[in-house]
Amino acid sequence: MTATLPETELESHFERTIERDQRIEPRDWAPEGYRKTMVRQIAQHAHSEIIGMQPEGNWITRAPSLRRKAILLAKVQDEAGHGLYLYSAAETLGVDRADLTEKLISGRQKYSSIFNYPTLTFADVGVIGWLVDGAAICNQVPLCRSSYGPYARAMVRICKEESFHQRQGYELLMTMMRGTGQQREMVQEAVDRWWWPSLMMFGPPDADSPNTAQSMAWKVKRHTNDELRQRFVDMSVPQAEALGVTFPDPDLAWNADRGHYDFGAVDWAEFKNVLQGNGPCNAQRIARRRRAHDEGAWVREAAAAHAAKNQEATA
Ligand code: BYC
Repeated sequence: MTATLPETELESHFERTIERDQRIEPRDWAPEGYRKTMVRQIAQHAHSEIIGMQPEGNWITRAPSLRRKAILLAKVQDEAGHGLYLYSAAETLGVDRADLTEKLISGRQKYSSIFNYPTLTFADVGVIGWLVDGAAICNQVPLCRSSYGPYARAMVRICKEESFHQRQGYELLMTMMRGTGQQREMVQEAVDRWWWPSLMMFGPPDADSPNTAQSMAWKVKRHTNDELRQRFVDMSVPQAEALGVTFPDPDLAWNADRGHYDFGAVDWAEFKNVLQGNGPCNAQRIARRRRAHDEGAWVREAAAAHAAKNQEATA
């Protein structure tokens, strides 16, 4: 609906669209807060995909076989693709990708806390696929029903690719678990390091989440942070049992009354510290992203010059 109608009518049209579970599209009127929320979430999500290439990219040159190298290359390229769909979705809201990148490398926009942890062994590649992509799927499948059309549609393809990523990670870990005692130890050690940061991916507890209530009302988010975290724990425990690893949480136990697994307290001080830029790899991740951006300047200039030349020739 165009912005020629009085604001009250536009607002009630927006609310009816949300109520009926229909989509908000780029040219529809939407409250300023809704647009801001969408830009914030989509930009952060895009940045996470792009920064998320670094921890796994670290192992491409050291993959233990040609097969593993080809799989890992394909996965990391998929993440780049996800970043691009998401920047395009953000641009439908009138923002500019170059500006978003500038905000990322100057620390004014966030990316997921999980990518500030190091990848110390090749088992980390498998554990990222299993747990990090697994958590991402848990969080993102409901986002396929998010109220903002371009975001929800981008999420459909992203989720399909993330499912492949999760399975490749699990298959890699299964292979390692069938290997030597040392390989099994590597897997367990990687699981120990990634379990708690994976639970932090879902965001702060609902009681401390400033954005959840409004995002749920606008159907941007379909479940709260705690609901999705619980779903992830419930899904992961049987997978860990099948794999033959344990999670580093003595409080993890089935609760028959709740029909869910109970789990211990997440260290929210660590989460806040990572968000403030003090995680083990924050500085390195941003420095690498900035360097890649600077080194790519000539490509952007060449592409722009080529486009201008083509336009001139057509004119
Ligand atoms: N890390 O009020 P809340 C991938 C921030 S990439 C950092 O609950 P909201 C992959 C939050 O932004 C997957 N920051 O916020 C790629 C907010 O700060 P601002 C990435 C976090 O938005 C490569 C503040 O804390 N997925 O799959 O309602 C390889 C308060 O939080 C985090 C997405 O981006 C965090 N973990 O809910 C492998 C999913 N958590 O903005 C895999 C899309 C919270 O007010 N995003 N914050 O300054 C979402 O679903 C939601 O934005 C969140 C947070 C659930 C993350």
